[in-house]
Amino acid sequence: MTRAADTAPSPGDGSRLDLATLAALLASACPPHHLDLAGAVNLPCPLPHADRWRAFVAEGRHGNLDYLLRAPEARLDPTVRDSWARTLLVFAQRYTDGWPAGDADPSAGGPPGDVAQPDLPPWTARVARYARGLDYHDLLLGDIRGALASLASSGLSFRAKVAVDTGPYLEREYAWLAGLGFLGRNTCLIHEKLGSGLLLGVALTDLVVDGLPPAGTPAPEALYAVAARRRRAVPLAPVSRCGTCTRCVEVCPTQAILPGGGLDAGSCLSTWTIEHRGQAPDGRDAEQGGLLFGCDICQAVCPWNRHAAAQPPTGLPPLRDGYGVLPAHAELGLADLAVLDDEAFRARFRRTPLWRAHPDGLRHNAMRVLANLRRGGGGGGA
Ligand code: B12
Ligand code: SF4
Ligand code: SF4
Repeated sequence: MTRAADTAPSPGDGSRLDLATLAALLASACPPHHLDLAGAVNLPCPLPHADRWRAFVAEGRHGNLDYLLRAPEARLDPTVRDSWARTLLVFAQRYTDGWPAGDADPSAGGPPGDVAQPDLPPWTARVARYARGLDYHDLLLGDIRGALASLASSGLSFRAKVAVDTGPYLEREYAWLAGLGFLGRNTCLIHEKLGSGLLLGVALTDLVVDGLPPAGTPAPEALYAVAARRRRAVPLAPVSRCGTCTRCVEVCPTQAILPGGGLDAGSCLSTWTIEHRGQAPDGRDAEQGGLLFGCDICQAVCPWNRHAAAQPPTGLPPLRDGYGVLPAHAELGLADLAVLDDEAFRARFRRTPLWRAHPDGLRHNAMRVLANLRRGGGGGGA
């Protein structure tokens, strides 16, 4: 059984098990809870790309995302804060099966979806794919907790602390270490067959797992995967499989991606439209193009995502309920969003990712998109 998170066991109090047993347990716990990939990382674990994190902060590339500066030591080593932790379980859930070829119009800075999905309410096509339905934090946290309960009911005893964005964990780095995929130049975690339309979550546990790769060495495959990364097993997992491709760097409308991989978050449209509540830096309004909330351009152009959409692995289960477009979104047009009052915003968007923009943020974004459309940037179809 899982024990309450506020008990204070000594390190390594959780069950001890080998890799094959954990893989078998995850294989029965994940599918009922819509988890597509799962792996594990031994703690403490030196992070091979810790210097990228340090440079990100030192160069001010976190922009105004000050929450990223909290708990710096714990971010690089979770056992600083939670000395009982021995294994980090890492999970991924699909929210889209790749991006179809017509899904981005990078020359106009958006909008994703207008061409490929004429059936969507037009403003929804201007919303990043992860954000068109219900809030993924609620969905994925609930699913991870469900899977942990299932591990516990199989006889494992362990303490667990679960996070989806909400803790100081470099989730993509751990996902790579756990064998879930590689790190693209656009900084996304990419699975060779599923693409990067994956949301990540972690569970800090005191399980002791024998047979994991040495700390800091990436596993070549996940312990559970709805689809294998490649046809033949490889002994060592590559950190990146971008090769000579630089498409994401070239099409990013705000030049936010560094050529060697890495992001200037302060220049990313995702930051402006979500985190900054619709405030583009001075004089850069037009760069938002037709994007209303979030940005998928550096994923929509990625060959791994094109391939995932064109040739999904056979036998893939359907996407989890909740990631499709919310039917109620069709009741509004872009112009309605520009004047939506706070109460209506709260009633409509409370359990959705759009909540994070706040009412004024969504109104600003809608007004800017309308202005950009009038100026002729941002694609058609308001
Ligand atoms: C802050 C944040 C943002 C910021 C900054 C993003 C960034 N790239 O740093 C903003 C608001 C811009 C953002 C945007 C988006 N985000 Co965000 N975000 C986060 C958050 C909360 C923290 C990320 C962080 O710590 N960044 C700091 C940098 C230094 O860390 P990092 O990017 O993880 O990179 C580390 C390693 O992966 C490695 N590395 C990274 N890239 C590369 C490349 C190479 C070649 C190599 C060798 C190594 C390497 O070095 C770093 C140090 O360890 C995470 C959740 C979490 N706790 O991790 C979600 C998260 C990264 N976001 C996510 C998503 C879905 C998005 C968007 C797609 C949303 C959208 N459509 O608008 C965009 C994608 C933009 C992009 N290209 O990254 C997902 C990514 C899933 C995935 N498959 O990768 C996460 C994991 C949330 C989740 N729980 O699922 N996000
Ligand atoms: S999400 Fe958009 S703005 Fe941000 S790096 Fe990717 S393409 Fe650039
Ligand atoms: S678009 Fe190309 S460079 Fe960018 S992440 Fe995908 S494969 Fe890598």
